Amino acid sequence: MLYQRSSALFAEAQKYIPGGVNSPVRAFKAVGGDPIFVKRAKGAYLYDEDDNRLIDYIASWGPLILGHAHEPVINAVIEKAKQGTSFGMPTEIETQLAQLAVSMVPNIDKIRFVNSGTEACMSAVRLARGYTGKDKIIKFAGCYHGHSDSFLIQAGSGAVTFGSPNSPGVTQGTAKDTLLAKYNDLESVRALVEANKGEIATIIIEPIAGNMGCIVPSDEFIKGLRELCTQEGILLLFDEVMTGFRLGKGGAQEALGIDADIVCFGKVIGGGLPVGAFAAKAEIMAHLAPEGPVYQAGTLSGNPLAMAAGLAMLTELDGHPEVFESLAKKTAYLHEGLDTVLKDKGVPYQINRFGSMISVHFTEEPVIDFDSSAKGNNETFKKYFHGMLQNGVYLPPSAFESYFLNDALSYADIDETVEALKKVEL
Ligand code: HOZ
Repeated sequence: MLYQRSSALFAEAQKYIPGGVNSPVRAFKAVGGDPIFVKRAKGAYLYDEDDNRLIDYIASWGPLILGHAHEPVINAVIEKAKQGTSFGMPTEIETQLAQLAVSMVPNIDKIRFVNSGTEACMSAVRLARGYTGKDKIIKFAGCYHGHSDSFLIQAGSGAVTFGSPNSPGVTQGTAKDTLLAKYNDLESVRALVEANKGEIATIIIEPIAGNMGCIVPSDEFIKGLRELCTQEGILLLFDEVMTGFRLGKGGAQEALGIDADIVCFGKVIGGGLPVGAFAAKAEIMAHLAPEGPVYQAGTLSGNPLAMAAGLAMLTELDGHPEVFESLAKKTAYLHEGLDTVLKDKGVPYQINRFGSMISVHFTEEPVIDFDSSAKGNNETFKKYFHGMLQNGVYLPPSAFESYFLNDALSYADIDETVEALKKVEL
């Protein structure tokens, strides 16, 4: 496949946009080569500027769970746009989406809409601090909660892909309030809680991690975390930006059977438009302005186009919960196919999977946390990524990202993907 026009567009973009992209992982720095510029997409396929058709395994990093340009979502946005695009005043559709989201997710009474997952997590931590009156937070190495200052401490995703898990620009003052624990290691959390008794507002976690590849928490770890938080008066904050409305109507809370105290959303809840949200029981949400003193605001928060896309998307999922099962089955089928081919390639590998999230790691040992994920062989990953791309399959361009399957993918597409892998030399 040729990517000449993409390369020319990338050269032009670099003149005016830092690194030629508006979000670092897109630049292909971890895998080398020039990024693909997309012209359009439909269902499970991306069509790039060179008119190549690619089977898409990122679905805009998660939001497009039903595939690209899904008609009910697109039509809702078109109809809404005809009535005006932004008012900075309340609209009925905000309440409609809030009501639906609250009805689908366990353990939440109220929800506040923002514009991105970053904003959701940043605001949720402020709320946790305001509610508890405590300053410190615990996060896990390799978890990524967006790019606000408190979270760029041993962050995953693009931050680690580009070697700045602790970004310049984050002050010591901010960093000192973020304590770092090890994913799947309850003792590391207990030690921090013990050493900072009574000072921790919240423990924030990706309940299924997706920013150091896909990593599943052990039962003992996630249950232990819930118990510890309850015992110590710490709010358990689930960052469900990736998992919310993807692993089931109730996201990871439902899939794992664990209640969080605050939940953050992004991606699917916006149906492909910029929406983030955070939610909790009414008692906690009452601390948020204008009901309470914790300030949080935004001109485009609850934007009607974004709400229309989100409402159309959640209405589809609410009415067709079988989609989650279908996606999990397709992901298991992909797992089996990749496994069968990789066995014969003579390289060590691990495949992690939960629901419709999956990742391949080129390493001997099980990938259960950031350290084991970072041991993956990036040279092999590069060959894998580019080999698949040459054969018409678009995977995340970094070993630290999860794939997100969309339900427009057919079994034939997955078979084609597995056939593509057979042609790749690792
Ligand atoms: N933060 C996203 C991956 N976890 C990447 C977003 C993008 O580059 O579009």
